[in-house]
Parts: sequence; C-alpha cells; structure tokens
Amino acid sequence: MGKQMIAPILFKNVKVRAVLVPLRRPVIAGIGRFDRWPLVLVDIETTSGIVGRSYVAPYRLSAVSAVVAEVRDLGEALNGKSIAPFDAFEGAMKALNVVGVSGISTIAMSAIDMAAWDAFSKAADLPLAVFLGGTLGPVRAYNSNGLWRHEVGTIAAEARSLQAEGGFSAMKLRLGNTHVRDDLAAIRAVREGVGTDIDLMVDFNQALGLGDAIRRCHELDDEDLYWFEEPIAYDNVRGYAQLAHQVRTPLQMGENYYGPRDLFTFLAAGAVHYAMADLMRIGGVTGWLRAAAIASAAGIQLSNHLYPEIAAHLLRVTPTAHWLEWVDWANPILAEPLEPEGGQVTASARSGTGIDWNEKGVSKYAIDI
Ligand code: SMN
Ligand code: MG
Repeated sequence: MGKQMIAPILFKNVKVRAVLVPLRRPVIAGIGRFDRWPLVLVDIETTSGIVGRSYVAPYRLSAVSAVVAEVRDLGEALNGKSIAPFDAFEGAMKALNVVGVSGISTIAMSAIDMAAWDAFSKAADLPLAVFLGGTLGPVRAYNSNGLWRHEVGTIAAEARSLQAEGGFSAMKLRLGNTHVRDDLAAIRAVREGVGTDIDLMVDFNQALGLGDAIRRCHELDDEDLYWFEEPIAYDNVRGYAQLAHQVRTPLQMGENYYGPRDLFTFLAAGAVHYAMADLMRIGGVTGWLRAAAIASAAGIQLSNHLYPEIAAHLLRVTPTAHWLEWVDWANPILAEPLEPEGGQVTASARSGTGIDWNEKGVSKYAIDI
C-alpha cells in the first residue's frame, strides 16, 4: 500500500484588526486605571480555507500599533509555510531574539501561536482540549470581573453580583491601598456581601515595596485569604523568595512571566506557592504547554490569567491545573461567549478554540490601526 499523502495546510495570510471595547466595571488596580480595553484580533487564513483566530489584550491603547506591526511582520514570514505551531514558535523566537524576546515580541508571537493552534485543531475537527489529548469538561473558576480598588461602599453589593453572575463561590479582590485599614475594610465589605464561605483571592498588583509587603502580608495573614497575588514588583525574584518563606497565606504570581523560563526561574528560587500564566505573555498555547510541564514537575498548581476561552481548554490538559480566572471582557466581540455555571467554565465544544467574531461588535468597536 502506498504512503497516504496528507495535504499540508499552509499559512496564506495573517489579518489583523483592533477594537476598543467598553468594560462593564473599569479596571482600577495598582498598575493603573483602564476604562476601555484594547484587543488585537488575529485571523490566520490558510490554504485549506480554515481560519485560525485569536485575540490579545495589550492593556494600553498606545501599545496596539506596536503589537499589530509585530504580528504583521511575523505573519509575513510565515506565508506559504505549513501550519506547524512548534516551528512557528521556534522560528519567531530565533528571529526576534535580536530585538529581545520579551515584551511586544512575545505578545505578537503568542497571538500568532494561539491562532495557529486554533487552525491546527480545526483541521483535525476537534476542540483544542481534545486535540491535545484531553477531554472537554468543567473547570473550577473564580470571578475576576470586579472588586477593583474603588470606593469601599460599593464592594459588598458588587461581591453579591459577582457571586450571582454564574454561581461563583470564589472571587478576587484588588488590594494594595496606602493604608492597611483600607485593605481590611475592603475584605470586610466582601464578606459582608457574600459571607465567609467563599474562596477570596487578593491581588496587590505590585503595589508594595518589599518591606511594606512583608508588613502588609503579616497583617493580613489571619484573614483566611486564598492567596496573596503580586504584592511586589513582578521581576523581584529574591523578594518573592523572601516573602514566600515568611507568609502563611500562599503566594501567587506569574501574569507577567514572559515565556516558560520566567516560571522556571521563580519555581527554582522557591519564590511562589502557586503560579499563573497569561497566554499573551507565556507564549500562547505552545508556551502554556511548556509552562504546564514545568509547573507539574515542580508540583506547583497553575492557574491562568485572562483568556478564559483558551484557558478552559488548556487547564484540562494541565496536570496541576488550579483555578480558571473568569473575565468576560472580550464578550462584546465574540460570537459565542462562554457561560459560567455553578462557578465552573467549560470550553467551547466546537472544533478549535471556539473563538469566532461577532462582526457587528467588531465593527462597532473597531479602531484604526
Ligand atoms: C489584572 C488583570 C487585568 C488587568 C489588570 C489587572 C489582575 C488580575 O492582575 O490578575 O486579574
Ligand atoms: Mg493579577
């Protein structure tokens, strides 16, 4: 019997667009205030007609043009090549190391990677989780759609609506106020709203210096909080290692890891108890799979940061899968937004990642690039 030929699927064109979507609840945290959320949308057109899609959210409107330029640059280099996420990833890393592989380079590469995996799993007609050897099913989630650092008087009611918006029994509160009394007041307000029978994560968004963080974490250590996230600057490995040895509440960080090696660095230094990865920074699906291997070898539980549509697939093939961070910020431009139920999120059962555009929303919020 002759060798069966499998027709290759080639990159034909990478289309990039950008939107600026409203946020139901403005993001107010130690890293700044964001009332609207820019998204860069990527469509990889292939020779088979399959389109692979992804989005990345580079926080700042002013960062959009740089991300778009880099995605276009990487896309042009891929035209005519097979859809092979591994090769595309390695090729991008080699090409970009002359300008630095963190920052915009990784963000653009991650966007291409996620769209390439979408196309690749669509070609197999399987949902991404199944294509990667897992199954579809519910993933435990916390609601991260609110509880920003705003006026304490609104927190109890907001916590109640976050609980109701999908039956959540876990949510994340942003802290790092100048005075510990304001952090404590915010914690009390959440509990006044939803009681003590919820898992309450807190996120300082790098607001504190090391000394203040040691003091603050000790002051909050008896508050029965699920984790302390990013008390200090994200790249202070030694500082995190010191904190990790001093606090009893588990220390969480990682949304700013650029590539799996950053995760490795923190784990090797004993600097965290839990880890998270952001698909835009860790290197897309390829980067996540490598990070998941590192985390599981270290026995560290791994959560996602944002991108729930893809994380809901990936946490199903992550041995130390922990929590899914639920945010609905891309919903205005998604054709089929996910719907959390009973505090859990299940990935789309369509082939690929399930990301498809609501073109009306895209036109409504489109911005010039
Ligand atoms: C966060 C996410 C997105 C924007 C600002 C802050 C936060 C989180 O650190 O972990 O959700
Ligand atoms: Mg965070």
